[in-house]
Amino acid sequence: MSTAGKVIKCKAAVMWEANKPFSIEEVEVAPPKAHEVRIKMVATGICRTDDHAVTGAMVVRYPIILGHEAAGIVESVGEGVTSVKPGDKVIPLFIPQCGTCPSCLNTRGNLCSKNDIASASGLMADGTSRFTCKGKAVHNFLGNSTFTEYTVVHETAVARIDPAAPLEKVCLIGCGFSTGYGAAVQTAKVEPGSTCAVFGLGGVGLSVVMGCKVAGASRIIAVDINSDKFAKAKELGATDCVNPRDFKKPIHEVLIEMTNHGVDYSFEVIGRTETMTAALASCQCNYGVSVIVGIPPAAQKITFDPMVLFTGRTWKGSVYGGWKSRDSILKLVGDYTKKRFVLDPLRTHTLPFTKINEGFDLLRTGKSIRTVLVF
Ligand code: COD
Ligand code: ZN
Repeated sequence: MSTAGKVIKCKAAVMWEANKPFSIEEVEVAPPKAHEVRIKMVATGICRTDDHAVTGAMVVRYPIILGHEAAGIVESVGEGVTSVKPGDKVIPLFIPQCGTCPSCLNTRGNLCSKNDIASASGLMADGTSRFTCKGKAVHNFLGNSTFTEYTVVHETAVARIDPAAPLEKVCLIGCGFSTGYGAAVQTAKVEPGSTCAVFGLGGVGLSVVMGCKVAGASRIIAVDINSDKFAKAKELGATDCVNPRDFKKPIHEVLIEMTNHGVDYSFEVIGRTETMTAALASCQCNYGVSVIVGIPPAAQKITFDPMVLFTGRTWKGSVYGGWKSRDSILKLVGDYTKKRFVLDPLRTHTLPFTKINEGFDLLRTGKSIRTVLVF
């Protein structure tokens, strides 16, 4: 029996307030309105950004259904939707691509102005939510919400993918992998033979390492305070691994000594102001490029000596790896099926969706790179 046009009752992990465990609830998911798409979720990764929304480090409105790194199958579409149809395999996009805003129209831009990262409204474009639970409206997360059996997203925030793609693997292209890999190949445009340093070896940092390797970097220095992360970093292409806690001097001095003059490209993939300035200071003083990938902690500021930039360094940010979301997903999934990169080493754990709290414990204790929840 078709569910199109009807409210669907299903299970979702609701976060009623900050710093509480997820609560598996029965929710009602309204049918998609015009230009919206309802998706049956198949797999979703757990990203550190979801945890930032749990702890309040990232401001969101509760109650909320988190999750933004997923893959699923279109269940039904609202009026006027032409780019996807029921049955299509898709990846929801936490940065939409409206095609008409300044960032979408500029070849160098990718942060579509319809994104809900800073505004954090938690609502669809018409100012309402498609989720209710126990009579209350529940907010969405970054226009996505994937910790639920069904979700509704705007048509500009969904990309159709190759029907042969394994959803429990390519869901990582929805955030972690693309964010890191793109920071290297798309934002920094790492050149063959160059020297790179990657600060932070979570799922995103390891994807930066993969990007540096694919771009032909000859030296990739992986930096983390947890030495347990080094084996995997080496497996994916790191040539050197450095734990700042093994040294008395600041890490940027260590890296400058190791490379004689500083690295060509450095990447901050942790989200801390101290490591952002350390990564900047680690790159070559005249032509070095430093990319901030980690989300800056809310309300914190950086003070630094402007001489660091005056000499010629470039300091950049990268959101979703600089990829224009809808245009790039198809290509990235295609590159994965052509074996241009791997995703398996990032997925350390797979759990049924209802064990979501266990998945977050694995992230918080540093035991997982990526846990994928399957429905
Ligand atoms: N020095 C070196 N390494 C450190 C330090 C430090 N002072 N502190 C922590 N680390 C290491 C940790 O040991 C860990 O290995 C790593 O840094 C961080 O990894 P994870 O697993 O916590 O995080 P990831 O890789 O899943 O994601 C981290 C980001 C900061 C990139 C992520 O949270 C983020 O901000 N993403 C980008 C922003 C964005 O686009 N957000 C929207 C959707 S993600
Ligand atoms: Zn993410």
